[in-house]
Amino acid sequence: MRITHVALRTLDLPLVAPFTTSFSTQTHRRVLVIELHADVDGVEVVGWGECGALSEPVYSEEYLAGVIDVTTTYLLPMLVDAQRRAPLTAETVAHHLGRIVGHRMAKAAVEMAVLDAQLRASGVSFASYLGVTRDRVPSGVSIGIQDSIPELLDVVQGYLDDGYVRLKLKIKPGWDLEPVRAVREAHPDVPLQVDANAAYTLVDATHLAKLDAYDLLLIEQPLAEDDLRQHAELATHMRTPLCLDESVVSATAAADAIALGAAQIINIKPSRVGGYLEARRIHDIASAHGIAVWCGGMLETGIGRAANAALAGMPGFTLPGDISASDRFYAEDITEPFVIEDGHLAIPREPGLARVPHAGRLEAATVDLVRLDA
Ligand code: OSB
Ligand code: MG
Repeated sequence: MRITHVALRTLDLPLVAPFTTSFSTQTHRRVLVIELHADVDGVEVVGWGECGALSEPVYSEEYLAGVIDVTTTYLLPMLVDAQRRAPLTAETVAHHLGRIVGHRMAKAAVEMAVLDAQLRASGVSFASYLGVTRDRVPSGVSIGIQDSIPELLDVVQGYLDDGYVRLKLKIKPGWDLEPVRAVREAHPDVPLQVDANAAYTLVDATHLAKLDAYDLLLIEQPLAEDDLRQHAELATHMRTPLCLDESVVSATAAADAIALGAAQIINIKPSRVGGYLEARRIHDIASAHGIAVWCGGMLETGIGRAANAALAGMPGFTLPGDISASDRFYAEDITEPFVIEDGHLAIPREPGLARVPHAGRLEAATVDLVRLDA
């Protein structure tokens, strides 16, 4: 394919309720959506990409304005240059962008748009491209830090009523043992896990080990992103399986974490690791080591949610992901919404990454627009 022009849209989407983690409270999702127009054998195709970066560099070092800058200044011009020598494919995007250090979420969004265009042009769904044979994935929900335990129990009951098959509670120092105990006492059998978003240090090992009493599926990223060795040490102090999110930025990082004993489970977020193709490699490495994986989320619109649902259909995804229905975050998604049915989301089978934004809703949500011609 040959890229002809690209629109980078910043959307502002109100959340149905504030989402609080150890690093921020969000009431709106500001998200970058890439609309990439390409020529494939004389036919114009459009590919859609969504960037996982938040508006501030608080989950990872990337942030929305930085993503737009690196994408317009470096990533897209590099692909335009590369396509002068040979037709562009999704599988070569990472190679062409390899000279740029880091900026994985930006690279992931660009690769995603190219992949979507490529699959659409050939009429292939992302699920078939990945060899996925399942037709649905179990749906888990990530529950933000609440103001009180009674409010938390109300929120939990609401999600259980919706049918979610697994709960993930965000924790931080001062909001950990009490909320976990309350939810476990109210729901003795519910599959339950926690996510600390790097809010602890190894000094907290004895405290964190008290979570072992609550029969958790896992504890996600208790320590800092670059504390692989300390995660391995913490794993020897707790029975609850250790899962990494922030630390696993690539297949190499996944291999290191597994070899060090720093991860018994891996949360795969395609945006964090530089794209769906690297995400698949991490799935493959983890499966070869007997390490379970599950698909994480970044409050995706229907564009990213569709792709995540397909990825999570791969056989190594043996734990429910943070792949909730669209209405868990958005009263109105920019695409046809994903709905939860019997605790599951259907894996889409339309060509490409499957969901395209509704033009009117996209326009209404756009707060910034940058156009680039190849
Ligand atoms: O750590 O998994 C995380 C959202 C933003 C940043 C980090 C995380 C999250 C979530 C949301 O937990 C999960 C979802 O999109 O459903
Ligand atoms: Mg996490």
